[in-house]
Amino acid sequence: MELVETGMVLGLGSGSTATAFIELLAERVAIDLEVSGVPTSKATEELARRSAIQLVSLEDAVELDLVIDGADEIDPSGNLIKGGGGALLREKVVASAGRRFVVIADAGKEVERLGAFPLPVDVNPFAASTVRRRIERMGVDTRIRNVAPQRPFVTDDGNWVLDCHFEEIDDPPRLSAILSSLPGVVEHGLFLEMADTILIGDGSKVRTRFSEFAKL
Ligand code: A5P
Repeated sequence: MELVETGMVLGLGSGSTATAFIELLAERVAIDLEVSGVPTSKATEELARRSAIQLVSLEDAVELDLVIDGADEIDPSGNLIKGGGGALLREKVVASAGRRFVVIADAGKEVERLGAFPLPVDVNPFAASTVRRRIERMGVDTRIRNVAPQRPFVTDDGNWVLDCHFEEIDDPPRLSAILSSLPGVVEHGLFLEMADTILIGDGSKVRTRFSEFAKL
């Protein structure tokens, strides 16, 4: 919250940590803070509406002052896996539109190497089986994320999510390039060289990490 100033246009993340932030933001907005935000999911949009936080679209807000979002894994250089909640497409677009991308997470998200958390891949449903076979050919177990047996989880944009169990990702930039090149892959959850600042909640303390890729 200390990074937020009146007049800012924010990117509002998704997930439980981002929700905690948005709830704090709402408390300040109810007093005197004037900000607007671009939500990264329908759930966050709902929450912001209920909290009387003014919403803007990406069309209206070309550049965002500050994007705040959670993460599923954070490596020592500040690369991330995101998308555990399935909102990775909008999260990546919003993060890329931010002048500053701040990640908020608890210490359990810090890892030496990305990949133990299954990497979410957002796929067009028509292409899901083909993409799945292509990724499995790399020797990786994949699952279509379901809400019930045989009922795929559908993203806010009508896509499906493949959870890919890489276990250890040796070369994240290479994997990112391969996944992005597969026809039918809309986006994947590797957020490389995107985070500027990472705030780690460690017990009752907050630790600030500056990523190797900080733009500021
Ligand atoms: C949503 O799609 C995700 O990218 C979340 O930002 C991420 O999963 C972190 O969520 P939690 O804060 O709930 O752990």
